[in-house]
Amino acid sequence: MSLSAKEKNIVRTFFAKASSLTEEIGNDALSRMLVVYPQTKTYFAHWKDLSPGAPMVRKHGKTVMDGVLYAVEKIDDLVGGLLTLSELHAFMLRVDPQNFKILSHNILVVLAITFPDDFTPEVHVAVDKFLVNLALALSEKYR
Ligand code: HNI
Repeated sequence: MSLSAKEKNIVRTFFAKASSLTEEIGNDALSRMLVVYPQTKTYFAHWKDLSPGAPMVRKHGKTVMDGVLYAVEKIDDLVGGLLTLSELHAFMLRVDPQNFKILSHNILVVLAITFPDDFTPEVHVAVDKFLVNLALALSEKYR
C-alpha cells in the first residue's frame, strides 16, 4: 500500500521524535511481543533471560528500532533497502513472516503510548501504512 508524499513526510517527522528513544521503545515493543506472543520466544532461545527489560531484550530492542529508523530513510524503496535484512530473517533466522506484523503492531502500540499528543489519527494512518510496508519488505525474500 503506497504512501503519499505527505504521508512519507508525516512518517519522517514522527520517527525523528523517536530517534533519541530507540532503546526504550524497542525494549517495550520487543518485551510486549515476547509476553503476548510467547511463540516468538523460540527465535531467541539462545538468550538466557527473555523477561521484559532483560539486558538482551533491551539491547535487541534498540537494534530493531534502529532498523526501523533505517527503513524510514529507505522509505522510497523499502524492498531494496531491506533486502539484506529480509535475507537474514528468511534464510538465516527463518522467522515466520507473520511475526513481522506482530512486532510492527507492538511498535505501533508503544509509539502511540510514548507520543500521545503527536499520535493524531492522520499520523496513526501514515505510520500504520509504513509499518505494514516494512513488514511486507521484510517478507520479500520469502516468496
Ligand atoms: Ni529481527 C536480528 C531488525 C523483526 C528475530 N533484526 C535483527 C537485526 C536487525 C533486526 C537490524 C540485527 C541484524 C544484524 O545483526 O545484522 N527485526 C528487525 C526489524 C524487524 C524485525 C526491523 C521488524 C519490524 N526479528 C523480527 C521478528 C523476529 C526477529 C518479528 C522474531 C519473532 N531478528 C530476530 C533474531 C535476530 C534478529 C532472532 C538475531 C538476534 C540475535 O542476536 O541472535
